[in-house]
Amino acid sequence: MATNRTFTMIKPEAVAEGHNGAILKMIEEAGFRIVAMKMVKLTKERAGQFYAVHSQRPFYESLCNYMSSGHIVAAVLEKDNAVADFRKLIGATNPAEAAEGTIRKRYAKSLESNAVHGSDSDENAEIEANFYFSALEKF
Ligand code: 3AN
Repeated sequence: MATNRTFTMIKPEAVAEGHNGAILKMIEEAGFRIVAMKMVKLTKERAGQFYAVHSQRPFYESLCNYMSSGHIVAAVLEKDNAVADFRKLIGATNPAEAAEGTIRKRYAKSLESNAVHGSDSDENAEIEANFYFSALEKF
């Protein structure tokens, strides 16, 4: 069953380049409501925990360095069919393959520095939101 929540991060290069406002505007104009939001800087260890599922991939070390290189904005978003609709809004993981009008097409630099994260399932959306926010912060 489709959930009504997903989780996102605006990644370090997009934050550093001052795209928070533009990206959040695209998110809100696409019909998502921001339920919780915070700006934080991850340690490398904490980034590693978030991306533990990728720990055996060749890009893991680089991804952890990148994700701890600057501030990120973490947010919980609400909308009908949130996970699938948000994946559509952000576009393909590789910005070279991202469709026109998507966040990654507009703001991603590369496969690794791809501007935003979006949960890939209802289950992961819940796990990822809980990584950053307590139950009280999400309501
Ligand atoms: P998505 O973020 O689209 O769900 P995942 O979960 O496959 O993509 O990958 C998580 C993150 O790891 C990506 N957002 C990207 O920053 C990085 N990444 C994925 N694949 C590669 C790759 N082949 N080379 C470098 N970085 C990658």
